Amino acid sequence: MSNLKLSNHSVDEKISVLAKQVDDAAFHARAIMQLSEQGYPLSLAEAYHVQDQSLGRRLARGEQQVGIKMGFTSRAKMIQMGVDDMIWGPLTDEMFIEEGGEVALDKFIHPRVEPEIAFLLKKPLSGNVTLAEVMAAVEAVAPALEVIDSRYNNFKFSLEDVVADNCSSSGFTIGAWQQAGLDLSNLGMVMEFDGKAVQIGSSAAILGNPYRSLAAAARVAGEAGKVLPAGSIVLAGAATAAQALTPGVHVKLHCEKLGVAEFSVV
Ligand code: OOG
Ligand code: MG
Repeated sequence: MSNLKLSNHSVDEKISVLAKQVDDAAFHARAIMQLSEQGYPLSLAEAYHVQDQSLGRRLARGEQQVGIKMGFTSRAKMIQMGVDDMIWGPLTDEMFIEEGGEVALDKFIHPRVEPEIAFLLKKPLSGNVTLAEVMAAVEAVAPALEVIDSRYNNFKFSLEDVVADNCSSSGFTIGAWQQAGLDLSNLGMVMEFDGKAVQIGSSAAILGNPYRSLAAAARVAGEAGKVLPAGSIVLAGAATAAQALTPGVHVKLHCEKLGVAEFSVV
């Protein structure tokens, strides 16, 4: 009995120590060793507990959760990072980069940017929902850029490591919101650095249709006993591989039918 208690206690302790470690690394923009290499192999469930606790630390500092992001919803991303499952994590207001605005590189360790599509919900979503239900819950859609920044050395991690590290979330920009109801199944997406195309893809790369990513977001939220509330933002996941940010670069995504999203690095 007492052994069991002791081991439960030590799992909880391990989770809060690791949550502090990844949160400190993000806060101070200082890379750490992968948790799996520090002798802390986590189960996926434990990794999501670490993620939850590091979100708790952000909320305690006054950040607000504004939505969630889906990760590894395209083959291009899975191949780039060597993982083979979808992941998800919270987005907070602190990560928001104003459309057309500027972002300082020193906030990050080794940031990359990737082309995405964002949804704004007008109805809450949770659990198993049909594509029709998902579409009916959407207020608006927009082209988006996500800045990811792994807190691990060399941007290397296992699936559990990256989940514990809030799925590398660190920034996002959202272009002008467009009316919901558009067919998003095959939109051309071109991401430019200083006017030159660096990544070219299609929204079809995102699970065959970005609305499927939103359905998946509702499902995983439901499985975690959570709801995606009305007013929340969902990033569907990158359509292409991510591209390393460089000093001074102007990043612009052109998305067919949806328009542009852009920011500059200073
Ligand atoms: C993890 C985040 C993945 C996406 O859109 O697939 C992601 C990473 O690649 O570091 O945001
Ligand atoms: Mg992403």
